[in-house]
Amino acid sequence: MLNRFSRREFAKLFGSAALAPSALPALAAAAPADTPSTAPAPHLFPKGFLWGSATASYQVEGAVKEDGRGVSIWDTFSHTPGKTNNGDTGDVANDHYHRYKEDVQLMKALGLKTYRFSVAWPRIFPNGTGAPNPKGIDFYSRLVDQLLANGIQPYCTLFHWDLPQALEDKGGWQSRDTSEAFAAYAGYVAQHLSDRVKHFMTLNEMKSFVDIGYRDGRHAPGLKLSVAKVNQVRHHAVLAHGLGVQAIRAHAKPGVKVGLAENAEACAPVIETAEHIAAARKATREENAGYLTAVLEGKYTDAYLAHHGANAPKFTAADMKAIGSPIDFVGLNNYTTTWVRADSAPAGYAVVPAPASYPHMMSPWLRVGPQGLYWGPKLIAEIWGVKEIYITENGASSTDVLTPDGHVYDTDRVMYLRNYLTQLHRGVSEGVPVKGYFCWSFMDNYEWADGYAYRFGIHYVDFKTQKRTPKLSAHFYKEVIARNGLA
Ligand code: GBH
Repeated sequence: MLNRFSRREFAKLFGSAALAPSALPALAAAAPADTPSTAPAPHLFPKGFLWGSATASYQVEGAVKEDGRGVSIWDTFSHTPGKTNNGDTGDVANDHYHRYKEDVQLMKALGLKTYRFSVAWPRIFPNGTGAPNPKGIDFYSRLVDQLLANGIQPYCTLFHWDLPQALEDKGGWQSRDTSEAFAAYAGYVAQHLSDRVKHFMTLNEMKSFVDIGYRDGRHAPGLKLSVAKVNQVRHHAVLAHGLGVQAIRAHAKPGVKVGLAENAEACAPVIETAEHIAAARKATREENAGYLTAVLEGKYTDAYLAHHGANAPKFTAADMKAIGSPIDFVGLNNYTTTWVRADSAPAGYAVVPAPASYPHMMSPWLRVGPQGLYWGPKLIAEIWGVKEIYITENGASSTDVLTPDGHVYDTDRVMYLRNYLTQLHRGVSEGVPVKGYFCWSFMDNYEWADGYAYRFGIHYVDFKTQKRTPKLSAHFYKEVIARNGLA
């Protein structure tokens, strides 16, 4: 208006009160789009938001017999006939162990601010415990130097499922000795890397490796244990996390932050009404009772213990104290949403199963639910007062075809990422304390029992030549990083 009328004309039409200072902001806001504005664009993330990408040791490194690395349960499992799609193993994977310098250059080209990698325990302690292998830590030390020299902050996960086989032979996660061995290993890595690595995550997705590895038998070590035994394995996993936190604090340089990366159920209300939102809040606590809730409260919920009855885990008060050791941040791996509705059952909520027609990406489990990136971190921050959250994984599998002229037009993955980031932005702009986001994955890699056919990367990998090609999603993500938001 003020652009088209003189002040006098304007005052004549609308009265001089319309020109009072208090009326000006609203008028100014109505200025045409080409008028320069100092207000931040609505789609931007806070300054300093940490844009990252993630991988994991066994999925990308290869070099399984090099420099003194011991055998992991994934070597054993993937070499057991019939266990993985096409018999695929991580023997070579992305050959990242030899190509990490080139990979870091690709990260730099993308504009990554941070990179999340995991350390292979059997490189550091080939037998799980005992004498460390200096060549093991040396690889990660060189990787960290390379990242820092290129302006990329290292975020280090200590356990992303490649347990030393020697420990599995002694009971693996069924034995509490493994929790103690993990703490010793975590402390050692922290001691050697914390002069340069400022963020450590203890375990990646306890829920996945416990349930799929020890209950369903579809991941290493391929066991199908009884409910009581699985619950004990779960307890040893959260105990390892807690003891690991203490060991890292004891051995790391001051100022180092410790957390975990858990695929907590991101419970979202089926409709955003007060009753369904209240149900989603209850579900967040109970659906995560064996993992995140135990870690953040230092106890198992009454409903969890009652539900398992005689099968409940055996634990001591000291265990629970360790499990509840204060952490500095929570990492959330998020791919799907758990839809929750209010219910008259004592729990006060019900999880709504996915209809048969529910959209998913290439992986049947990957049901698309962008709202999880809003409600997940929001409810977790509200319930437990968490002040620092990272989305430590988010991404999708796609059928990914490389065109003869060298492009991968993964428009479905771009759509997926855009929708999830829109929901993340919604939360962050309301003050949900998410400080960074790691896209899974930086490049196609060994997708566990699904082998190499299931591609999650934003870089395409030709596993015969090891050539990496940025997909359309990498170009999209590069724009997001450069703008610090969605355009
Ligand atoms: C993450 O898990 C992992 O941290 C990462 O290593 C992995 O590459 C990535 O996601 C993509 O899968 O075979 O039907 O039992 C995400 C949670 C848990 C999803 C295990 C797949 C197996 C489904 N995952 N789940 S099934």
